[in-house]
Amino acid sequence: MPQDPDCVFCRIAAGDVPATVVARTDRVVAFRDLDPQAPLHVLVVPVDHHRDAPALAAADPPLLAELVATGGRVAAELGDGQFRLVFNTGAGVGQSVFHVHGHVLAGRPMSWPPG
Ligand code: DGP
Repeated sequence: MPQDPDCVFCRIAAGDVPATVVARTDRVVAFRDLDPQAPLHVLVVPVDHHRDAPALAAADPPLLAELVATGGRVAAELGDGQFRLVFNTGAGVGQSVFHVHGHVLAGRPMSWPPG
């Protein structure tokens, strides 16, 4: 689906809901998370609506690559280039917005395994 009018990340990507946008390409938008979990916490989303990372990988692999590359660029430009990239996939592991988004988390030590 190109866009879903009921999806908050579609609306942010379209500029209809305010967000602090830190990077944008024709097909990808990166904006600061409302509830940051690290000094740098940015969400990277495709403009087009895809439910989660596997759905995006199946539908449009170059777009997934562009999303990851944009996350890396944000981490390099706003931090030191080291970052954790998280795709919560499924409500049971914490996905709450069903428009694929990569969490770019950086700026503090991170434990392993993640909680
Ligand atoms: P997840 O739980 O993986 O689906 O992550 C969703 C994230 O999206 C969560 O960290 C909070 C963030 N979020 C939800 N609604 C909004 C919003 O309207 N604006 C912004 N900037 N972030 C949002």
